[in-house]
Amino acid sequence: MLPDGRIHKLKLWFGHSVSFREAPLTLTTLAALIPEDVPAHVEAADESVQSIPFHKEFDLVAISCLTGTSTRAYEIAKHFAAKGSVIVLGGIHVTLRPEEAKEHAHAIVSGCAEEQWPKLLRDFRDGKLKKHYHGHPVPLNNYPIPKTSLLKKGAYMNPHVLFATRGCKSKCDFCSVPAAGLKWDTRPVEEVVEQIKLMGGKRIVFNDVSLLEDREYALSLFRALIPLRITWGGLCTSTIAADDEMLDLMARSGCIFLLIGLESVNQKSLQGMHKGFNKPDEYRILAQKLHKKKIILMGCFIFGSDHDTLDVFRDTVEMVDELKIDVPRYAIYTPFPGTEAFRRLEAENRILHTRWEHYDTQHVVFQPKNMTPQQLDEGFRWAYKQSYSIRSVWHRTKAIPSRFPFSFMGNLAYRIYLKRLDNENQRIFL
Ligand code: B12
Ligand code: SF4
Repeated sequence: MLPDGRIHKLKLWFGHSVSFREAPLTLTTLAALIPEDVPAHVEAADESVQSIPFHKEFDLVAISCLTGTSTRAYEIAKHFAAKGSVIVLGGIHVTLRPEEAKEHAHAIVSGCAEEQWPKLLRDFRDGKLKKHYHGHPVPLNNYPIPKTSLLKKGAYMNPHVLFATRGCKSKCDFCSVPAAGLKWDTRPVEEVVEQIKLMGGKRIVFNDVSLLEDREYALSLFRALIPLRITWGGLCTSTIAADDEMLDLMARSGCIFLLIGLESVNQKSLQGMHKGFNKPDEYRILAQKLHKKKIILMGCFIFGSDHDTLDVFRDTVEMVDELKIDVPRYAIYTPFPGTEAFRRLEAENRILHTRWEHYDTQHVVFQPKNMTPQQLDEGFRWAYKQSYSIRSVWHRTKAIPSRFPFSFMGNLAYRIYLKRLDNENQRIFL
C-alpha cells in the first residue's frame, strides 16, 4: 500500500480522485518481484487515488513509506496489525530510519528490495520471518516488468512510467537519494526499449532522478528512443544547457518536458546546498534553448536555505516570469532524516520538530537563518500565488505556443493545489 499523498490528489467534481502526477512504480514493482513459488493473491492500493481497504483481511500487508507519508503508514500498519495481518514496511524512510520503522512492523526492508523482498516472502511462507532485511543495490539487468494492471484504471495523468537509471552522482545536502546510498547505475538500453514497447503508451515518463549522469549512456538511450516515435518527459540537471548535442537528441527522441531542480536564483544558496553546478546566470539560456526545442521546463525552486533572505521570494517570482518558466514548483528547504541538512541543523539545534507528516517540502520544519518560520511559510505561499495568478499563467504558458494545452493543464492543476495549501489551518508547529 502507498499511504496518503493527499497533496497530489485532484478531486474532480463527480468525486473521482485523480493524481496529476505519474503512476507510482513502487507497488507494481514489488508485485512483480513476488516469486512464483510463493503463491499470492495480490491487491494494491495507492491512497492518493483510492481508499485503503480497511474492511478487508490480509495475511500480509506491505506498506511503502516516504518520510512525509510515514505517519500515515504507521496508522495503516496499526489497523491491519490489530486485525492479525503481518506488517512489512519498506521505502526510503525505512532506509533512513530503520529503528523507528521496526516499532511499527513485524519486518522491515531497508535499502533495495530486489533480493530481500522475495527472500522475506519465502521466510514468511516458511514461518521464519526475520525482523530486518537489508538490501544492497543489485545489477539492473533483467529488471522485472511492473504489474501495472494492479493500479486503479484512469487514475493517473501519466500512466506509462518507467526508469532507466538509478541513483545520482551528486550529493546535494537536502537530498535523500545520496543519504539512502542509492548508487548510480543503469539498465540495459534494449531492456528499457522493450519495456516501452510492452507498455504500449505513446506518452511516457521516466522517473529517474537524473537521466544524464552518464553522457554516453544517455546518448545511446535517446538514440534508441527515436524509432519508437513516442513523446516523453523526465528529470535532469541544468547542465543540459551546455550540451547542444544531447539537447538536440532529446528533442528528436520525443522529449516534451523536463523537470529540473534549479533550486535557487542565488548562487550562494546553491553553493550552501552543494548544488553549485547550477548557475542562475545561465538559467535564461537554459529556458531559451528548451523553448526553442519545444521542451516544457518544469523548474523547481527551494526557499529558506541559509543564504536566502526575504528578497528571495520576489527575485524568484520575477525570474520565473521573465524566463517564462512553463511550470514552476516551489518547495521549502526540508532536512529529511539522514541527510547532511538534517545533521547540520540538528547540531545547530534548529530542527523545530519531527512530525514527519510535515516533512513534505510544503511545510517549515526548521528554524531558518534570515527569516522567521512564519515569514518563510508566507513567502513560499506568496510566491506560489504570484506565479499562479491568471496573469502569470497566461504570460508563461505562451512560451511554446504548440505546447500551450499541455502547459496550461499543468498550471491549472497547480492552481487547484494552491487552494488546498491555503485552506490548511495549522501550517507551522514550533
Ligand atoms: C517517482 C517519485 C515520486 C512519484 C511517485 C512516488 C511514489 N511513492 O512512488 C511522485 C511524483 C508522486 C512523487 C512525489 C513526491 N516525492 Co518523490 N520520488 C520519486 C522518485 C524519483 C522515484 C521513486 C521510484 O519510483 N523508484 C522506483 C521504485 C521501483 O522503487 P522505490 O519506490 O524507490 O522503492 C524501492 C525500495 O525503497 C523498496 N521499497 C519501497 N517501498 C517498499 C515497501 C516494502 C514493503 C518493501 C518490502 C520494499 C519497498 O523497493 C523498491 C525497489 O528496491 C524518488 C527518488 C528515488 N530514486 O527514490 C523521489 C522521492 C521518493 N520523492 C521525494 C519527495 C520529497 C517527494 C515529494 C514530497 C515531492 C513534493 N514536494 O511534492 C512528493 C511526496 C509524495 C507523497 N505521496 O506525499 C523524496 C523522498 C524523501 C523522503 N525522505 O521522503 C525522493 C527520495 C526524492 C529525493 N530527491 O529526495 N515522487
Ligand atoms: S537533488 Fe537531484 S542532483 Fe542533487 S543529489 Fe538529489 S537527485 Fe542528485
